[in-house]
Amino acid sequence: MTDYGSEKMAEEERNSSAEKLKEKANNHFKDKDYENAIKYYSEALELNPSNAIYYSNRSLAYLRTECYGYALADATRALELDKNYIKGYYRRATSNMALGKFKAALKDYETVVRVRPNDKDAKMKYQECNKIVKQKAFERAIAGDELKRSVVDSLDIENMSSAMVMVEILVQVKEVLTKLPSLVEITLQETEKLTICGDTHGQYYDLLNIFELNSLPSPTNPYLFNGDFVDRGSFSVEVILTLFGFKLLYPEHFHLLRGNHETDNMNQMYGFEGEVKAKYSSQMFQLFSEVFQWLPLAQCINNKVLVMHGGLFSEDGVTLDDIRKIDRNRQPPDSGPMCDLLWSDPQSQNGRSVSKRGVSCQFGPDVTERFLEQNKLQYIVRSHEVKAEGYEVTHSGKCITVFSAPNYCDQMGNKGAYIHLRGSDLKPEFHQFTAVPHPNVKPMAYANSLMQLGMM
Ligand SMILES: [Mn+2]
Repeated sequence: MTDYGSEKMAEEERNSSAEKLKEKANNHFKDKDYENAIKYYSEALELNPSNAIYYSNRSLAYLRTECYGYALADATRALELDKNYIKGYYRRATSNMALGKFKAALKDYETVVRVRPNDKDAKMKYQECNKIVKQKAFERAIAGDELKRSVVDSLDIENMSSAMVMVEILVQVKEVLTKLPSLVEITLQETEKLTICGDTHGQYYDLLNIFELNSLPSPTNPYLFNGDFVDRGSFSVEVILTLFGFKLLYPEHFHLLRGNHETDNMNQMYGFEGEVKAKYSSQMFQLFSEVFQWLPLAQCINNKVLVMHGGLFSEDGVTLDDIRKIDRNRQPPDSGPMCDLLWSDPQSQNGRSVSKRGVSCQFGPDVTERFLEQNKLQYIVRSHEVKAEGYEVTHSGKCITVFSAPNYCDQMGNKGAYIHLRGSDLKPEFHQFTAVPHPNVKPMAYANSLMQLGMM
């Protein structure tokens, strides 16, 4: 046999092995086991790196695991390999939508509509995306005229007949939050115990279950909820009202930190804006948005444990004082310490990498070590990532993740967890729990229709 012939056979063999791996990955995907799906698509791509479908399928798996940066890169690669691959345009558009890059998404929907002028679904997505782009442009135009107009200041409270309690709570919570620094510092006495919870994401019945298992908040049973209270779960209004109610009851013993989902871009895509509009009004959503901007960004316990939603920074040298000085009353910027606190994730290898999410960065154990040393801290607690056991201890015990939305989005099968911290030793003690049933309103029911389709 000629060299050419045997090379060709080897290639055919590789391609057929790759196809088998793809089938395996597809089956994991169907079972919602996205991690293994990604693993086998990646192996398939190692054998056959010129297959647009593999990239496109892996892109969808990344979308499901909220790795929008990777999803975008894979969709882009699929299109480089085959610019007529329609699914690739959809995937890239969805990734861009998730990242709040609506104009880029619109371009891809435009392409699909041009190639398939009779495709009704494509047309609908194009129109929906176009609507958002126009709405954003309109909002920017208004913002130019009336810089940071306060909804609280412009409410005609006496003439509002419904939703008064909600408004009252929000106005009062804003007052409480504005008095807090961007870095809240508390002291736990020897005998005191604090409960730290991670993401709750609109899973109201699971939140009630936490209070059932761990008792209601009180001055002797303090809590810290570490952001991402809203979006995805369809009971976000109930979650945030409950948390804000406790904040008013026990302002010194019930703590709330901002997550990347307490922001306008996320709320528009992932359901909270839609839910508030459906249950109240668009003005009520603006009021929420105004209050969210005052949520503190980090909390330090006994000068030893630092808690934030996302994680550490894109650059070394950030001090607690730098966090104190952050002017947080805004939508988070695309980079810098405020963005990092809300968005970054830890990684197992040293150094920093590009974020799988497409925002902020990933930081390694050496980064954590240096930060803790410089700021004389013992460890950090963060949330932001779903974990099978509800929590994860990494970076030699110096970076702890806690996530409190069990069976996230009704489909991840994960446990939830919360942490007990005692003033006496500050050792984290983990408690796990499983999901409880909820009324039949599915997660993402109020989300932007393009995201619902993106979730599929
Ligand atoms: Mn988050």
